[in-house]
Amino acid sequence: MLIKRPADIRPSEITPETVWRSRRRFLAGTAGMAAASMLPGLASGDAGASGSEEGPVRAILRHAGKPSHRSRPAAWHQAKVEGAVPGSWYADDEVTPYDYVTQYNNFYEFGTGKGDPYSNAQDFQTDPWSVEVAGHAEKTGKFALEDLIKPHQLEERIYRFRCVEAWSMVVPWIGVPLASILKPLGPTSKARYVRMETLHDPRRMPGQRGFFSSIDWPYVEGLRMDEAMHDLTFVALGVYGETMPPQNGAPLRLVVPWKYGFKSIKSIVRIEFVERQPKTTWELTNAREYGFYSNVNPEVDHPRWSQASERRLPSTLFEPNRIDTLKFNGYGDQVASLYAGMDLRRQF
Ligand SMILES: Nc1nc2c(c(=O)[nH]1)N[C@H]1C(S)=C(S)[C@@H](COP(=O)(O)O)O[C@H]1N2
Ligand SMILES: [Mo]
Repeated sequence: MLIKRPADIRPSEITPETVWRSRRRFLAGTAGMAAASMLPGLASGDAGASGSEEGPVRAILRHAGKPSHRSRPAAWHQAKVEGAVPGSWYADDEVTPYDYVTQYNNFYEFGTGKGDPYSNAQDFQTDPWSVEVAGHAEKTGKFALEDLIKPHQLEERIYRFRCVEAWSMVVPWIGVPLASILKPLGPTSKARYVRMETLHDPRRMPGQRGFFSSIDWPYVEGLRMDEAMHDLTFVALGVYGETMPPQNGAPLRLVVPWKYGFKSIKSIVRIEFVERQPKTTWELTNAREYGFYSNVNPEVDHPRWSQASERRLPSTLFEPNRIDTLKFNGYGDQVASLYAGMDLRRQF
């Protein structure tokens, strides 16, 4: 693995010099490193840890080695990602190495082990891809992904990413605010929530076959309209300067940095504007443990583990890199007002 990164300018540090920081760690095989822990009865475990990189960044953070997967994206998709520019949101943390981002995944459609999506999604074809738009909007119907994305300049954003299983990463995504895609569709006043679905195709997604049936496919997620339209809410089509690897949710996936990772639905094929709060996959699977809002909150524990801290990948037995979890994953200044007056213990 080799990551090239141009020099960053740090605005307000003790040393006003250009800082180049890159902590590199190598991954000694992520497959089998951890079992899924969102489902009861399965052990949790992983690697975890990080560092930090800051500043207005002058160029996109690019992975410069072999891609993590075999399947190739559409040419237009490749060109769009290559034309991305540095964006407006940069987490003040060291970016997690590419091999962790692309080999330590949750994507149950490709298996429940952390290394399964990397192994099983290698050849997942995402071209052509269309997204069905339905519900309370002026423009509905089936759209080629290219037509939804074409009008927009893609940008890079480096976000903290916190899984409900208490590990976290810092990921350089490339994409577009969800609002930029939703607004032109003309949601009406009846559109109070957005509901999204992942592809359901057991022939292409081995995790949907057989009897791993705790989950009722397709994977469904949703946001309240004001959450969906918030500037931080992002649709990612790439990561580390390259098109989105299948295991990370190619060709497009949601990223909601102040919520637990499971809200960030992958490989989206359907967007529906709805009036009532949609039922989401993890709520349907276990409503006692997973709620609709799922805002990162160190004060509200998961019934089976604490949420007060997290293991920032890469983390090892000897260097667990455990850090305090921040309310709203550190994005409280931006999003806390969305939840004014709500009891976040009850509406978790
Ligand atoms: N369709 C789908 N989307 C999904 C999941 C999944 O299993 N299926 N897992 C979620 C969970 S629990 C997490 S933590 C993130 C993981 O994203 P990453 O693998 O890119 O880090 O994807 C989320 N989106
Ligand atoms: Mo997660």
